[in-house]
Amino acid sequence: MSKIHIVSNRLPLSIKKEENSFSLAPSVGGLATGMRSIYKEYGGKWIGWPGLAKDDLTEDEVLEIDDKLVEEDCLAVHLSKEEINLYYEGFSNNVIWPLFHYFAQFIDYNHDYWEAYKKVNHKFAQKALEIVDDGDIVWIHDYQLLLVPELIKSVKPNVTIGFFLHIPFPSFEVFRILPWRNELIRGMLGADLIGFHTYDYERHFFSSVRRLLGYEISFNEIHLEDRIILADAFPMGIDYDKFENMAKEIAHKPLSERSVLHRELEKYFLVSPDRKLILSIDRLDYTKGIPNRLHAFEKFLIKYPEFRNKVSLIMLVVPSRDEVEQYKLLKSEVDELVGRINGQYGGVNYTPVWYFYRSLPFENLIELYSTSDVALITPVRDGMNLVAKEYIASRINQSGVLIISEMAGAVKEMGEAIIINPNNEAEIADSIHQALTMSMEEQKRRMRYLQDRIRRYDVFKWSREFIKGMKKVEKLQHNLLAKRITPAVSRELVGHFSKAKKRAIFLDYDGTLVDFKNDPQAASPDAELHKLITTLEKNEKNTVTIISGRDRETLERWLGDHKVNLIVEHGVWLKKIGEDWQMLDNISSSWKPTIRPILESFVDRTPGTFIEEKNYSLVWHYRNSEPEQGELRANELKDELREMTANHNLEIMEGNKVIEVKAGGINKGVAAMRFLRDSQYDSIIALGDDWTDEYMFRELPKSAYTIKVGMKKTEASYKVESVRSVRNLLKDLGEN
Ligand code: GDG
Repeated sequence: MSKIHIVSNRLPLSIKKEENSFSLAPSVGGLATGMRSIYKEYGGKWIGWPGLAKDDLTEDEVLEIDDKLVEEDCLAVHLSKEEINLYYEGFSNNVIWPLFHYFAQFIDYNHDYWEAYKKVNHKFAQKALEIVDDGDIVWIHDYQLLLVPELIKSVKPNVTIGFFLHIPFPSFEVFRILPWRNELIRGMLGADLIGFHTYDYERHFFSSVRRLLGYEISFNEIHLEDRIILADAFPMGIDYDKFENMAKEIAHKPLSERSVLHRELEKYFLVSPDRKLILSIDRLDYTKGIPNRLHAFEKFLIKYPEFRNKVSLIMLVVPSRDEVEQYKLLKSEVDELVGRINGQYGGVNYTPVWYFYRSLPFENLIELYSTSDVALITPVRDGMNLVAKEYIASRINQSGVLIISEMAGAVKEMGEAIIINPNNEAEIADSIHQALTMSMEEQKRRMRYLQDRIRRYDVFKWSREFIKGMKKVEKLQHNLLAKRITPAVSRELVGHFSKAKKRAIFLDYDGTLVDFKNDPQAASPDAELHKLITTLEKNEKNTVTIISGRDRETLERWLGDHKVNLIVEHGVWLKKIGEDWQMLDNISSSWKPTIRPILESFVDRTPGTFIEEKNYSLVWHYRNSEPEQGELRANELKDELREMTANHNLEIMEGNKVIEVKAGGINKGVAAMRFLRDSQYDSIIALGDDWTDEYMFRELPKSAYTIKVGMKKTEASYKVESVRSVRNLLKDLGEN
């Protein structure tokens, strides 16, 4: 069985230095819980930083920590203070974090950060490479390690790599701001499966891949030169049972055994039976919308004064990154706002905002969740937001209302919550009122739906689904690679070819013999290609036929001096060596005036596109358009043409960044078969790269060697990677 290893910035353990040894304690976070069961079950290791700076440890202590971690199947990446400062605080938290949360104004473009990020990502990859074997699976987590997938893949291509991003992926317009954007995307593309919390983040990622690197994307597959990558949405869940069980346990505790906090909360409610609590929990971060929340709560107290003395906001803010300037400023802003609201609206027996700036033990957290009537979650950007889900899981009697920002990933699964725009303070104030006055029946109805959903897709299901995804992509790639021409297949092919006395060679032109150019007229044959064709045609056993979608004039101009047959316009015209052009079928082009205006309207609306007119077809080229707009319009055009073409016996051919409309019943397959009718061949080889060549691969006899250029799905029996590999193969054939 293949092992599954985890790589994340932090190990799932915290290490404490005691008198003269170290103690390990498991972390309680969602990721640690979800993953712990996985890597142990699959015999893998967890690779990460143990949380202590290397400079604070002696060499012996480092070894001691390593030994202790081995017992937990963990491997430490030791980092110095400077590395933590530049890679973690610097690039991760002062560049990627603000950018990916749309706070571009907070980015610190420091080149040293970037250098350290690269260096530390190498360290993580190196550590993983020490233990991964071919066939293993590696699951890498989050924005601190965006380069690690590629660093592992380039050394060990036979390892399946998954990458999950826990924060949002921003829109292209924001992502492009970063000077190191291409390197980061390439780093992520080292993975075979890339996971996001929501489809929106996935969409944004695709758009950056398309625009920055030009890779083709169909559905959720990214087609690289030699690989297919899957991307998908896997909304992260929580350990639902843990929250529900703890809430039940607390509810059953006798008064005397309840925690101090719990008793304080009870006291608050004793003052008046209609007192209510609103809860918020988050790390201190500018993405979490804490000031907005306070402003909105104040607006609520102003607009609905009847709730003063009856409703308090209990706000647990967990200290985080408090050395960083922006966080310090945020902290003072929050302190000031809380002070002002309490000063203005508080009384001897009433504190409007209860503010805790610390973290609390798990039990207290559940006490807060289960005692609060409303959870108010208002981030301005949040990858997922697990607090919202934890609140739902802790409501064991199905009462309670969740107010959640539309900017949190979690909102996609929480249609029954009250959804707010975090910047609309008036709307939040009204939502608080709506929540506090909602009937119990309505609360329970909504809560049941939410609970069913969050319970079903818990953190264990989330991790199992991701692993299923990695296995799926492993299989997909295996099938794709199965057809690749290995050195052994290549030897067999050349052997078979050299024994044959009469050999037919069909060669597509663009994308097969030459690479694509932005201007189709610039793709003329180079000296190497002329030489290759000359060598092939000189051997009397060979009959070489160039079979292309191009027009007669161009191909004749480029290859007319060679002793090769030309089949052009996908099989409309044939020119045998030394003969004149002949039409393979009687074809009409009376349809052109009807179709041309449609294509023209697409050219007008899509900058960079143009029409090419061939004798019996019309082609719309969109290689030079904005990639996304081009794809979008291509789909629209196909749709519009579909109805027209049915009535005219026309066919729509989708090539590489072109859409071609031509008379039906004519294609490279029909043309190649008609050509073969005139003579007997004991070896047939056909090479082509796109959709139009698939006709040829399908029609040729089973004994033919049909070869697709590129790694996409095909009817051909073999695949080669690129034009370069085609030329190498033709060179081998030419020598026989
Ligand atoms: C990132 C993304 C994404 C909080 N205070 C205490 C405490 N917590 C626990 C909560 C919850 C967790 O911390 C916070 O998780 P969030 O999801 O809300 O936010 P981030 O820390 O920003 O996490 C986020 C997440 O990754 C997962 O992919 O959802 O969008 O930003 O579990 O319960 N736990 C204890 N005491 C506290 O005082 N014990």
